Amino acid sequence: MTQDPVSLDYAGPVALIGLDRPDKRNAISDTLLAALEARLVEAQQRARAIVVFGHGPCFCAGLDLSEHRSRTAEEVFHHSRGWHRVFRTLREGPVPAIAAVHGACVGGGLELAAACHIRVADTTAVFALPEGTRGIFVGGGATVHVARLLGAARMTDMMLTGRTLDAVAAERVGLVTYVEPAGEALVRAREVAARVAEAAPLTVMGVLQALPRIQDMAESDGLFVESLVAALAQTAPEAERRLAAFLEKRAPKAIRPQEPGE
Ligand code: 1HE
Repeated sequence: MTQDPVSLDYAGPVALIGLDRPDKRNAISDTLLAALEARLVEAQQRARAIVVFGHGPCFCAGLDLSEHRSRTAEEVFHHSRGWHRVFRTLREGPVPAIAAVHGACVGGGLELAAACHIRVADTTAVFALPEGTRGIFVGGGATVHVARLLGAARMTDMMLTGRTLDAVAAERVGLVTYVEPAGEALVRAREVAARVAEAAPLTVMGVLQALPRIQDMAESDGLFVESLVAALAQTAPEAERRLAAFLEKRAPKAIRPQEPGE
């Protein structure tokens, strides 16, 4: 029996989804993509936060180029649409996802990380878009979602020249929001996920569903939707419970003494 290319484990309310094809650097084959979709759907029914990570020496080497080589143009189109569907399941699903990136995070691997809601990198992480070098194009949502994170100018540079970003540069441009010592990305991502899992459900819904859409709206529409989501969040018993807990000094302050902002 061949090994499942995507592992799924749980740590309390946190699902741990691991790309598990280390001998091929977790390159995303059709089989791996299907397994990722299945594990995601399963995890989204049970978990309150998801961590996506890579087993072995890196996060993900992107599209499996050995499978891609013989695809026709029509097949590439439908293949790309399939990636969009799976990454939309992740991005627009109900459960926040945190990418834990170590080593290479390349092409489709970067698209996968970009489909997550928070990205944690360790100092071994290297981000690249080598499509120009390979003579192909991105197809997993990068032109929209990676460009939003990096800026189109930087993405153009990376795609046309093969320029890479290390973890510190990735944090500077806003691609990742945590940089950890080598070997610590998954540890930190699990801590972040445990915190995310405690967030109030309607706040999570607003952040995952409204915030990205508001980025596409005109200012007045965006502010209108923001007010509607604020009103909706107020209807949850959770809001009453959490506000009371703070006012009655039973909840932690927003800035805890042991935790500086950075
Ligand atoms: C692969 C792939 C792959 C590794 N498809 N087999 N992605 C790329 O252009 C990245 C291509 N990969 C690399 O540049 C390097 O492999 C890495 C920098 C990621 C890692 O290097 P290293 O030295 O740790 O590993 P390696 O020896 O290069 O690779 C180990 C094995 O994995 C080797 O196979 P083997 O049979 O010779 O052992 C590699 O051939 C295999 N391998 N990466 C297939 N990507 C929806 S559109 C998305 C578009 C893209 O993603 S384009 C970017 C594609």
